[in-house]
Amino acid sequence: MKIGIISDTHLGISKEPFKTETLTAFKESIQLFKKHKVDLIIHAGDIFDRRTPKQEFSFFFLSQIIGLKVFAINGNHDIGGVFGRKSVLNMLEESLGKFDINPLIGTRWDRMPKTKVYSNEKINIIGIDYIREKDFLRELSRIAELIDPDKKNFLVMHQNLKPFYDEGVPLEEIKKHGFDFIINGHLHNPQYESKEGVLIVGSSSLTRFSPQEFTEKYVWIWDNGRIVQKKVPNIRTGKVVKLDLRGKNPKEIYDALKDLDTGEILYVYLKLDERIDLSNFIKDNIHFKIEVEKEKRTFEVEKGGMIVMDAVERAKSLLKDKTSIDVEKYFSLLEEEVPPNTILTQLLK
Ligand SMILES: [Mn+2]
Repeated sequence: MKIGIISDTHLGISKEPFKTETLTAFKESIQLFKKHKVDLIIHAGDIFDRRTPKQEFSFFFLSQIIGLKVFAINGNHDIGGVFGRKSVLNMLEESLGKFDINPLIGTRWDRMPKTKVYSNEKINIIGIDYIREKDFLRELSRIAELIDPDKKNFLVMHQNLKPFYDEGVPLEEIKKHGFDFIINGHLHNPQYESKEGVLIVGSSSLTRFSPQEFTEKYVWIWDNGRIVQKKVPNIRTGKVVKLDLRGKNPKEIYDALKDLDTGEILYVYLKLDERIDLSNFIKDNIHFKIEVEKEKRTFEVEKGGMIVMDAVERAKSLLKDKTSIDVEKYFSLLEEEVPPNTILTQLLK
């Protein structure tokens, strides 16, 4: 028996180059699973980038998996619950449940709606949608009766996990429940601990400009207990470039940046003496982090975006005279990484 494992596909992300990368990664990964004739696929959450993806992305998701068997859980990005709304995955499960062609497998467990189970003669998969880390162990202790001692028991989850992440659910505690294999999404950097029976699946492609995330992207195949790592084909990895251009005149700076764009996804650390117009060099696939010596400040610049520091300061000054604006909300949106200019147009309307 073979199981394809994938996670954090973030379909429907709006910003390029990640929009294209995520769609390509999903398509290629499913092709790869088909080529290896997997019996089923496990998706460990964050299928979609947001709770309400455009319809075209749920169609895209379905169009790829039709004819296959997919056991999927909700991640923190695509979980339901807001205003009582169901997640797109849960809506698809419900509506497709009436048809023979439903590719989504697993049954929701009444006693804990965030849990679903799928069993065949060999394996027993228990999936838990993303929940707050502090609630996880309590909920996990409630599912003991779902573990089947005669089968290989899989746990599929979407949490921050200690020791891979400081604030996470301690892996040691989870292991006490006796699962044969623990599959975790959420953390975008892949990692496999064969001794521990723990797989951090990782995202299937880059989803943001973050040097920490600029690793190779994998999907995995569980082949009767053996784990095989497969590079996601035809996607781009990120590259970090560091350039110290202090002491250079504008022409020299432009010359240094001229051949930078080779189509790769780049995170460029730039050191400059003072601000300079870089608009000609800003593209979808390039993110600049610029340290300006004279101002002792750092700017983040990307296409369609802004100089972050400036926007925040502008917002603060504008908000001072607008008592009707919910300042708390403004800063919580900032934390969700909504570009400050977008928030401002919304709030100041
Ligand atoms: Mn994710």
